[in-house]
Amino acid sequence: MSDSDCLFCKIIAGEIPSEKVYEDDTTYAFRDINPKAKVHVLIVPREHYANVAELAADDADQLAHMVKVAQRIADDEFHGDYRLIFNTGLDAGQTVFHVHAHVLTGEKLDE
Ligand code: D5M
Repeated sequence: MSDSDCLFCKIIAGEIPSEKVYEDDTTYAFRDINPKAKVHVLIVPREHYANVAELAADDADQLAHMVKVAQRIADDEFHGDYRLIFNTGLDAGQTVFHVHAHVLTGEKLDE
C-alpha cells in the first residue's frame, strides 16, 4: 500500500529523484538531502507506515530488517559504528510521515 500524497512513497516509486544507497524487495535506502553527518542515509520500507510504532505493531520483521540494512550501510561506508534514529511525532521533529530510520555514520559523532 502506498500513499499518493507521501513524499517518500514518491521517492520509492522513482517519481522524485533520490541517491540510492541500497534496495531490495521490501526496503529502500537513500541519502538525506540535508545531511547531519558525513554519511546520513534514510532507510524506508516500501510499504507506507506513518511511524515506527505503527510498523513495529504490524511488521516487526520489517523493522528488524531495517536494522540489518543500517548495519550493512555502516559496514560499507565506515567501520560499522552508526547512530539509528526514528523521529516519531511532530514534537520529536518528524516531518515526513512515512517511517524512516536515519542512519548517521562515516565519522566520529558528537555525543
Ligand atoms: O526526517 C525527514 C528527513 O527527510 C529530513 O532529514 C530531510 C529528508 N528529506 C526531505 N526531503 C528529501 C528528499 N527529497 N530527498 C532526501 N531526503 C529528504 P524527519 O525525521 O521526518 O525530520
